[in-house]
Amino acid sequence: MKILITGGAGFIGSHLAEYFNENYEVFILDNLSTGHRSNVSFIDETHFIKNDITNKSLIQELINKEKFDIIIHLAAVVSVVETIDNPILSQKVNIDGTLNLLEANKQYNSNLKKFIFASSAAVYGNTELLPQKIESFIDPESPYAIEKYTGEQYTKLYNKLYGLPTTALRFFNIYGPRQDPSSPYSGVLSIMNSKFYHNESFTFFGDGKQTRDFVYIKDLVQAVSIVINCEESNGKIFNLGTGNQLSLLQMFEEFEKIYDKTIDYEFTEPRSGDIKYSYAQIEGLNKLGYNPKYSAQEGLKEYINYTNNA
Ligand code: NAD
Ligand code: UD2
Repeated sequence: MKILITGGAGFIGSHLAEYFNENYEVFILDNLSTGHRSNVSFIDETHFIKNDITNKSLIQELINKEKFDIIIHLAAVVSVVETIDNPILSQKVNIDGTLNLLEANKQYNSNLKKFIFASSAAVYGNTELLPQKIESFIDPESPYAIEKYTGEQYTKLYNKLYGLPTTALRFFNIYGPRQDPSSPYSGVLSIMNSKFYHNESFTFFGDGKQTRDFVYIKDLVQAVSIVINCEESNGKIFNLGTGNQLSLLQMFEEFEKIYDKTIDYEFTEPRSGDIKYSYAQIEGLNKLGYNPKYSAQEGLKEYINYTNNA
């Protein structure tokens, strides 16, 4: 069975590649704009295509040649700030790139058994209705959120119009090894971890009481592996969270316990447009057999252990 992971050299993609490499022939398509070849050194050169999802003819040729059984589409402009600064470029990647893949599969790949699209909790915007449900009001607050919403809707539509076996997953706040902490807009737990590791000061934007549904990467891998084998999920959209919310202050305390030390911290103004509370209703994936296994303590322990031994 052949599986293509677009964006496979990034944080999430590299974990999926590692997992599926056991039983599948894994191919990665990645332009290495934010990902790293070293994240997937176990993939040989014949299975690593350094290219761009906006390259329509390359995508057509690749899909026509390999006729993948499974496609996990993660490649995207992932930085919200970058999409605000350059919506024309990000739309080209996040919407046109997604359409390139869907169209090529429609035309050349009757062998396709599953196409997964990585959407985001960002589509909900700053809702006060919690937990966020699939049928909740959609209120995108950035080009990124609009592009993710468009991508998932196209993914769904290609099932309805052409019978493509597609599923979109709205990822909540994913964390784990290989998440890059280098930008101020990187995932907050990767930043916190880096600050603890280097004994530097952490800045809470706001009072630290904001909550998120933090998902350990291995629970995401579990969810994807269930969806891949589930025809019932075709044409549907699911939240991928844990169903629980934890505040930044609570997470900071967990870091203190695991590192057995503390670091300096300060509070500054909340980020403009920041979401206060967020957590997912995960009934949909639960019904398919998904059951998140990692509590914050367990996930952080494994993550920190990895960082300290890397
Ligand atoms: P990442 O930056 O580590 O991975 C993205 C990968 O896509 C990188 O390897 C990058 O080089 C590649 N890429 C970017 N543009 C490309 C292009 N035009 N052509 C080919 N490759 C390209 O980010 P991640 O956190 O692993 O995110 C993976 C996916 O999950 C993204 O679609 C992101 O929007 C989505 N997502 C992530 C989170 C999270 O918490 N990390 C939350 C919601 C959604
Ligand atoms: C997530 C996504 C973003 C977009 C958004 C939509 C990540 C990394 N970001 O943003 O792409 O989908 O959801 O809702 O997945 N914070 C601090 N100190 C820091 C860094 C962050 O206090 O040094 C706060 C930040 O202000 C926010 C919280 O931590 O309140 C989480 O920040 P984040 O950037 O990890 O994730 P989020 O949910 O804002």
